[in-house]
Amino acid sequence: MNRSLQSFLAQEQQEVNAALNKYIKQLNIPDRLRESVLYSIEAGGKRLRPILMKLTCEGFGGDVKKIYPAAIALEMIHTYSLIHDDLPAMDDDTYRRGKLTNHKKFDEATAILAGDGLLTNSFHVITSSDLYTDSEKLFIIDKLAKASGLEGMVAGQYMDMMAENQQITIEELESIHRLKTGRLISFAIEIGGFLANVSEEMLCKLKEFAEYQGIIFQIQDDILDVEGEQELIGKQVGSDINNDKSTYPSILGLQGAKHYKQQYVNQSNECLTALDLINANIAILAQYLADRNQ
Ligand code: GRG
Repeated sequence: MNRSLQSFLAQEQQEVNAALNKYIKQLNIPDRLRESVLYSIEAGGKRLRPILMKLTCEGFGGDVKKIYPAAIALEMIHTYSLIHDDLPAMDDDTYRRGKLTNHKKFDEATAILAGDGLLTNSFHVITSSDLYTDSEKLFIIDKLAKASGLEGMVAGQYMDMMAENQQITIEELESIHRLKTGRLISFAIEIGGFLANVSEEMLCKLKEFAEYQGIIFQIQDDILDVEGEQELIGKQVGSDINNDKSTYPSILGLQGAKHYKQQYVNQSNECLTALDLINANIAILAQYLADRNQ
C-alpha cells in the first residue's frame, strides 16, 4: 500500500475510534458488559465502511463532520454482526482479528448482550445527534434498519447458514452476499452521498457503484482467505479455515474469481466516471479495496 494512503487510513481509523469510544464511554453500562462491548469495539477493525462514507461525502463536496453519527452507528452494527457471527450457534469461531472472539474472552450470554446492545444503541447514536435535522434522522434510521435487518444483512446471514454444505450457483452466492456484506457497504456509500445532498439522479448512479463495491469487497475477502490458506499450507501450518461454505474461489477457482472480480471493478469504474465527483479519493479507496491484502 502506498505510504500516503496508509497514513490517511490510519488517521481516519483513529478518528472513527475516538468517536466510537466517546459515545460508548458516556453510557452508563454495567462494568463487565462495558468491558465486553469495548473489547470488540477496540479490537482493531479497519473501519472501511466509515471511511467509504466519509470519502463519498467529501467527493460530492459535503461537510464530512456530518458523517460521524451515521458512520459510528454503522460500525456498531458491523461489530454486533461480527460478535454474533462468531457464536457457537453460528460460525463457532475462536479468533477474530487475531484475538479471542468475544464469547471466548467473556461468555456466550455476555457476547449476545454486547451485540444486542450495540445494535440497539446504534439507532440512539443517530437520534441523539445534533448534527441532523429530524427528517435526516428518519431517513438514515430507515435506511440503516432496512440494510441491517430482516430484508438485509440478517437475511443474507440466514441464507448463508442455510447454504452450508450445499452446492450453490454463482447467482445464489451473489444474492447471499449482496445482502450479507453488500447492504452495509451500500448504506455507507449512499448515506455519504445523501449527507452531501446529491441529486436523485446521482444517488441512483451512486447506488449502482455501491452495489459493485459490496460484491468486490466480498470476492476479495474470499480470495484473501484462499491465498492465506495456501500460504499456511506452504509453511505446513495447520489451518482452521471453514470449508463448509461456498465461496467465489470454490465455485470459480482462484483465477476465475480474480477475473470475475475484475469485471465488477471495470463496471464500478464506469459508474465512477459518470459521477460528478470533485476529487479522486473515493476512486483511490475503491481501487485499494479491490486489491487489498488484509
Ligand atoms: C450475525 C446477523 C449477523 C450477521 C453477520 C457480516 C457478517 C454477517 C458476517 C461476517 C462473516 C464474514 C467474514 C463476512 C465477510 C465479509 C466481511 C463482512 C468481513 C468483515 O469485514 P471487515 O473486513 O472487518 O471490514 P473488520 O475486522 O476490518 O471490521
